[in-house]
Amino acid sequence: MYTGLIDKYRDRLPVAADTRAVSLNEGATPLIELKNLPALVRKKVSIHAKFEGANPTGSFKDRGMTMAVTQAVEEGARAIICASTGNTSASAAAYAARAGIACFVLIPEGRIALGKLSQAMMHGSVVIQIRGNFDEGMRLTQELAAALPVKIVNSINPYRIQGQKTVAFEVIEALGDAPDYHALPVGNAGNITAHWIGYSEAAGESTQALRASAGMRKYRTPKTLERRPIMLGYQASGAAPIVRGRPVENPETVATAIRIGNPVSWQQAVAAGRESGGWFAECTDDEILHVQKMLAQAEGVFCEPASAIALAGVLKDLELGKIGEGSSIVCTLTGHGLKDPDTAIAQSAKPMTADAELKAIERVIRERLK
Ligand code: AN7
Repeated sequence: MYTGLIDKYRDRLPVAADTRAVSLNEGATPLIELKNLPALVRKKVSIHAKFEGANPTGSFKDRGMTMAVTQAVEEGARAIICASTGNTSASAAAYAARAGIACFVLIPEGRIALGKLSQAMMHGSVVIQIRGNFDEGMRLTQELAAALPVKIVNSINPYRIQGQKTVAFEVIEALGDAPDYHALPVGNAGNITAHWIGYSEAAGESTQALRASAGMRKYRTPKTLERRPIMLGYQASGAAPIVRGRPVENPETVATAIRIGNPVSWQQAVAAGRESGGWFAECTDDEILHVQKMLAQAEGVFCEPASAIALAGVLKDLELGKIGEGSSIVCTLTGHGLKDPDTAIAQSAKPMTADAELKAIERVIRERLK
C-alpha cells in the first residue's frame, strides 16, 4: 500500500529511519498526457500535465507540508504558522490537524479563493485575515515565528522544499527520463527551486539552491538521470517581479495563488533558470483564463487559474518559437480547479433552467444535438 512520499523516498530526504511521518498519503499524482491540445494549437509536441491537484488537500503544497510538519513534530513544536495566498494555509491546516497541533494562518482579507478558505476554516486552524497583501503577511509571519513558540511552514522552511523536490522523482519514474522542458507557475518561487533540486539530485549535479539545505540530516539520492530539463517559470503580468527584475508593490492578478510581489526564494529561482538554460516570462489574466478553460474542455483536466499559467506560457513560447517542435514538455498543474469555484463559474456558460417535465427538457437536448 502507498503511504505517502516520506515512506517512499525516505532515503532521499533528510528524515531519520525511525521518524514517524505525518502524512495524508500525498504524492503519486497522475502524469497525464495531453492528447488533444497539441493538435488544437497545431504543434507537434509532447505535453504532459503533472496534476498536483490530485494531492489530498488539492495542491502541491502537501508534498512540502508532510516534511515540514513531520520535522516540526519531531522538534517538539506544538504550533505552526504560515502566511498564504490560500493553498499553503489549506495544507498547513490539514497536516496540523493530522498531527494534533495548532495552526495559525495569515491570509490577505478577501483575496483568497473560496475553496482554500473553507479548508483552513474546516480543519480548525486559527484564520487571521490581514488588511494587507501576501508579502506583508509573509514579513509579519517571519517576525511572529521569531518571537513566539510557533514553527514557520512557509517555503522559507527548507523541509518544505525538500518534500516538494519529490515531484521531479515521480516525473523521472513515469517518463524514464527528464522532459526537455519543465514549466510551472512562480509565486513565492519555492516550487521551481524544489523541482530543480529534485532533477539536479537525480542527475548527480549540484545547484546553488542546495545550499539552503545545509545543516539538515544527510541523505543520498541515487543517480537515475543523464540530463536535466530546461526550467520555465511563468508569472502573471500584474505580479511578475522576477520577470521585471524588481519587486512589485501592489501585485494584482485573477490567479490569486500567485498574487505575490516579492518572492522569498527569488535568488534560488533565478539560479534554477540560469543553471538550466531556462527563462521567466509572463502571461496576462486573459491568457491564463483562456488556457484554463481550454484545458478543462479539450482534455477534461480542471486546474486553478495559477496552475493554468504553466500551460499558457508554454503555448505562447511554442508560438513564439522559443520552444521548438518535437520537444517534450511537462507542465506542473499546481492546484485543483475546485479551489476557486467563483472564477470558474464567472467564465462559464450559465446553466439553463427548465420545467421538471420531459418534453421541455427533451426540446433543450434536441436543440443542442443539432
Ligand atoms: C496553485 O499558498 O504561495 O512559487 O501561500 O497555490 O512555490 O510559491 C501558493 C503558491 C503556484 C506558486 N500554484 O508556487 C500560498 C502560495 C498554486 C499556488 C503557486 C502557488 P511557489
